[in-house]
Amino acid sequence: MKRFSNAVVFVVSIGLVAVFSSTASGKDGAKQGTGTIKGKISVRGVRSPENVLIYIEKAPGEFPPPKEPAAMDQKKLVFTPTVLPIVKGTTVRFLNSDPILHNVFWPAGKGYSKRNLGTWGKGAAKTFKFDVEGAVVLLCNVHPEMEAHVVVLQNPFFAVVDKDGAYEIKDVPPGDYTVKTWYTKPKKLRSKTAKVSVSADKATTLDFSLSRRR
Ligand SMILES: [Cu+2]
Repeated sequence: MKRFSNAVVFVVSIGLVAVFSSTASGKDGAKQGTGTIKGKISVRGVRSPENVLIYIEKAPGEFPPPKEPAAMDQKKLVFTPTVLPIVKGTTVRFLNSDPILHNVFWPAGKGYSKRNLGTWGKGAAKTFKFDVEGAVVLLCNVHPEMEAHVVVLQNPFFAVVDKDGAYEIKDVPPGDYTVKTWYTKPKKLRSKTAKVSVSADKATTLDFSLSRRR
């Protein structure tokens, strides 16, 4: 990334002159020269926007997966987290923290065929590498009520919202993007798409209101 400290950059584009001054160096730990997309997700038809995933559909370049595995825990009879977005190529470590046996399997999903990772006890874990973009629903054949989702994305620019619906996606390289939402029950909250322009050292606000209807 170029540094523009104490400098002013003039960008001339189709007769428009935009002026960016770099004042946000390292603000909130964000990388200089990158931007932030932030906003709020509001919902109708479900109790709260908790577990809505918001992500950039495609960003230029390749995004190597993290070296450390992503964590999916089975604790107090619940998969935690409920929604686990990861970059393509990430290994997920499936841990059982309960003093009983849990299983991990998934039916055929987007990009993945059905698979049963097995059944194991407290403190034990198994890993699986998700190397194509797509999504699977995680289930446990011991406890039919247990359910979670792994969503495998092209890039690391994603966020899962809490009950308050606020989100922030940091360190996004400047550019034009398509941002999408994803929900565990797609018929209850339809996916929405929006275009967004990200500028260096600035935050762009992008709110979504989601419902059964598009
Ligand atoms: Cu279980």
